[in-house]
Amino acid sequence: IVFSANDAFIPSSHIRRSLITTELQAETVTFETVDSRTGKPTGTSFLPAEAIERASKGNPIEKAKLAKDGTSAFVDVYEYAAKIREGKMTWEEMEAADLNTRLKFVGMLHRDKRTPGQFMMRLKVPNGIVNSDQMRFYADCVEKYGEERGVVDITTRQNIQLRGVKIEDAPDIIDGLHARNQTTFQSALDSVRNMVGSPLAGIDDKEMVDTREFCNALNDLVSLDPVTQTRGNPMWGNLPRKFNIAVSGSRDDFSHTHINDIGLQPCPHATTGKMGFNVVLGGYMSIKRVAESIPADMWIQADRNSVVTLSEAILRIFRDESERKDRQKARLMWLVEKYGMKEFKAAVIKEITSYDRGVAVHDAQPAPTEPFERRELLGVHKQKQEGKSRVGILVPTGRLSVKECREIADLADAYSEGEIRLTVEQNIILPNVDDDKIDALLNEDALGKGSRLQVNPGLIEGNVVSCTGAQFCGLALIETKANAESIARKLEELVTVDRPIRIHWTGCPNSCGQVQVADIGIMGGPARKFDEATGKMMAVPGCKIFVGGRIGEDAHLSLEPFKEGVPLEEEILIPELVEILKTQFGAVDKQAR
Ligand code: SRM
Ligand code: SF4
Repeated sequence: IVFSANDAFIPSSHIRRSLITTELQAETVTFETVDSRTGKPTGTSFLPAEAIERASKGNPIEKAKLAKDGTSAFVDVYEYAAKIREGKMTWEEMEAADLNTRLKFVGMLHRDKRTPGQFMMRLKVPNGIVNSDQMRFYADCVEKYGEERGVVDITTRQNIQLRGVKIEDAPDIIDGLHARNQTTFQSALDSVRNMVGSPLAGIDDKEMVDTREFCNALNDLVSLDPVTQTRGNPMWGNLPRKFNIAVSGSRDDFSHTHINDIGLQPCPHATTGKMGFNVVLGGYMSIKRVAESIPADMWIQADRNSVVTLSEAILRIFRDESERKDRQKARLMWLVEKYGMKEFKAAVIKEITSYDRGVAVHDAQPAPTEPFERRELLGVHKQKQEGKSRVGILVPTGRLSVKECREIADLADAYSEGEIRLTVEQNIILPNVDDDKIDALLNEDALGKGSRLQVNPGLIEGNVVSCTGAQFCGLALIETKANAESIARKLEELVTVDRPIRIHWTGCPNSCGQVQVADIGIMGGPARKFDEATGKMMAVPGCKIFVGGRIGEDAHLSLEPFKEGVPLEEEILIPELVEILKTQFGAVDKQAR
């Protein structure tokens, strides 16, 4: 669907405007069920009275959402930007709740602690597919903020974040993204997050389901107003918490279904042979709890109607019934546990039946058992299409400079018809490269010696993942990306391993860098060290180390730290990691070979 730049403003005339007042013990919250500036219903309009009542007594974010709905936050971006451009106000004079919280509904996250006055803008990139024009646009957007702050990140949800953005520039970026069929709307805070799919969709000989259609359909479900056909769907504009959906396309499970609220795992029906999905629910990571998804004993056919209807039913139940007081307990897993999986399944089927869309939910089907080895994404690999290959390129920690964005765009134009795939490992894949052009691609300067972008990196440095960390994230206990990249390079010089070793870094226990799925996970945490000068033990930046997480069909979360309180200093951390690599992963010293 192609949108015009300002389509989000189209009013819908047939929605009745009204005011609802909720009495609280000490205060009264009044909110509009139709936003007067957008003419669209608000997120709260869709909540049943009982959920509104609970929200009104809920946590501060719930109260803030009732008082000023997040679904119209983009209007404020335009208004603030206009005033700042006209010199009528400064960013410091923006309403604090808008600045630091509400604008997250349009994917604008003020980096108040690290770069005051500058925002990270998070996009929605369903199935992680972008093109060269979009990549160049990202570079153009952030270039003016300088080399350090004006960068582009590939995220652990196969997504893009632009950095350094100032509020006065945001409308042009939003308009430019909309003109390129992308958006930032509903990408953060209590929204359904980026739809993760297979980075090999449509080009893979072992593919069971092409995930692109499903990620796009689900993205439309959550991000497109069905009434006005404009961006942002207020139906899902007041969720109790974030919500993650992943659609896997093959037995590799490149999309990590086991750590998403809804995970769809491809599997044929045992009797009919029709392709479908087994459903797993409730996977998530947080400070309070890290949980692997649990099987829901449901199988649906792999068609658009079934996938959208199932997700909509689960989302509706989650929206209206999940916790609104304790944000730590507002993720889907807690609601599933409150019900019991059997009862939750019954509630989902009842909801689906009430929609009357002819969607059948079967019991879970037996997953394939023949031996299967998870494939590599980096490097050159044959596609199912004769004469074509996919080329996976390392982007260390997902961080891209303006120059690198443009280099990738040029490579994509020259070799992959402008298409670029993003992975949850924060790397890229150029699809559909002609086999006879592979040598030329590998000889490009952008991929040459000295470049960060590499097609055949070492088995350690090629498998590093890192969250944002202290450079931009106010919750971080440590710097991550720079450390991750430099330590991986040093480990590569010290030891040899015989298989890819996935080292994930995360700056705090929220685990955006998913340390629990890593071979070796490094999480920011407290540490102490003897200080010669004072003769005392002193608190220093440190980390917890996790070992043994697994991904793919045989997924396993490593929940307990292998080691804690390790100071984040190269001379201490590197020997620790070398030891773990040797004892747990069979690494040998480089000199020993
Ligand atoms: Fe995350 C909060 C970055 C993937 C769990 N995450 C944050 C914030 C928004 C905190 C903040 O306001 O500063 C971080 C923004 C930092 C910045 O400037 O970039 C942040 N999370 C990220 C990203 C960018 C990490 C990365 O470098 O790739 C990822 C963006 C994904 C996207 O494109 O949408 C990111 N975060 C994840 C994942 C991984 C995943 O989805 O597979 C998780 C664990 C899975 C999950 O959510 O269950 C994750 N982030 C969290 C949490 C803990 C959630 C909870 O239920 O408590 C928080 C804190 C929160 O939401 O209150 C958080
Ligand atoms: Fe920030 Fe913590 Fe997430 Fe890293 S894990 S991006 S430090 S919230």
